[in-house]
Amino acid sequence: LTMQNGLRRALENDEFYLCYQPQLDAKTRRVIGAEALIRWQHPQLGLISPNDFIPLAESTGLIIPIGEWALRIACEQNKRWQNEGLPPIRVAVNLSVRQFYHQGLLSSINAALQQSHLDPRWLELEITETLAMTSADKTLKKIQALQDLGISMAIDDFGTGYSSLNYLKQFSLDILKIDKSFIGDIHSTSGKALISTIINMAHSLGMHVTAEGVETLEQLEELETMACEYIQGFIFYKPLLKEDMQQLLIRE
Ligand code: G
Ligand code: G
Ligand code: MN
Ligand code: NA
Repeated sequence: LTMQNGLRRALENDEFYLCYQPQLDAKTRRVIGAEALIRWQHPQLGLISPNDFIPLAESTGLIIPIGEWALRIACEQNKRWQNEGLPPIRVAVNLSVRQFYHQGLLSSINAALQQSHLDPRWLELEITETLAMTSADKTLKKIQALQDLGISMAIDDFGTGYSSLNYLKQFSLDILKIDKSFIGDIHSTSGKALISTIINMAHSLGMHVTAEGVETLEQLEELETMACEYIQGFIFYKPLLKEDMQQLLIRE
């Protein structure tokens, strides 16, 4: 109950902020994007992980205003970096299931884009596999509407839900994010085979691939050999404060 009341007031009290985890081109090792990850600095409880409050935000419906906030801040921040003359990157924002199906989603995305003046090609939205598998027709139309705006659509945590390859084909998403649990298994023969199969499948469906949770040089080199396009993981960077992300872009 404490956390629920706190969550309700957190937006007004400006207790949320976004971190940015860089995504690199596997070949050039340049920063080409970043995933925006929300953080809650609670006045008494300290820093709370999204794993601990996103489910509560989902069940209370507070995810709608919180998600709109994250979208707006990510678009504004990205545009600010571009205005400063930094190399343009694509910022990825996570959408929860409830947010995705909310009837106000398109108008809030349009509002975030218009208010920030961000070109939609620099915005990516991540949806989970679970989401992509439910009520296919409605989902399909919504994804298409978002892509029609010029936004890139990514499927997050791929491999952890019930994958239907048939759905994947229908959706024609732009990016497939391989879940970090697979990357951790890349040293084994079967793990390697699985990842390479996922990457090849994604490519044959016209998707690019982001590997998440890349921590070792061995994983990085294997993924490069498999022609995985983008790398996100502690081997390069953890989620960064916006100031540190900015410094990184300046160095780029
Ligand atoms: O950065 P971290 O590992 O703590 O993120 C944990 C989880 O929280 C991830 O699964 C991520 O998708 C989710 N998450 C982070 N930021 C957001 C957000 O802005 N909206 C939603 N819906 N989920 C988020
Ligand atoms: O949205 P998603 O569930 O994919 O959230 C990404 C999460 O993965 C973030 O919380 C981020 O901190 C975490 N993460 C990113 N890279 C690594 C990594 O290399 N190792 C581990 N253990 N976690 C990572
Ligand atoms: Mn994600
Ligand atoms: Na993920």
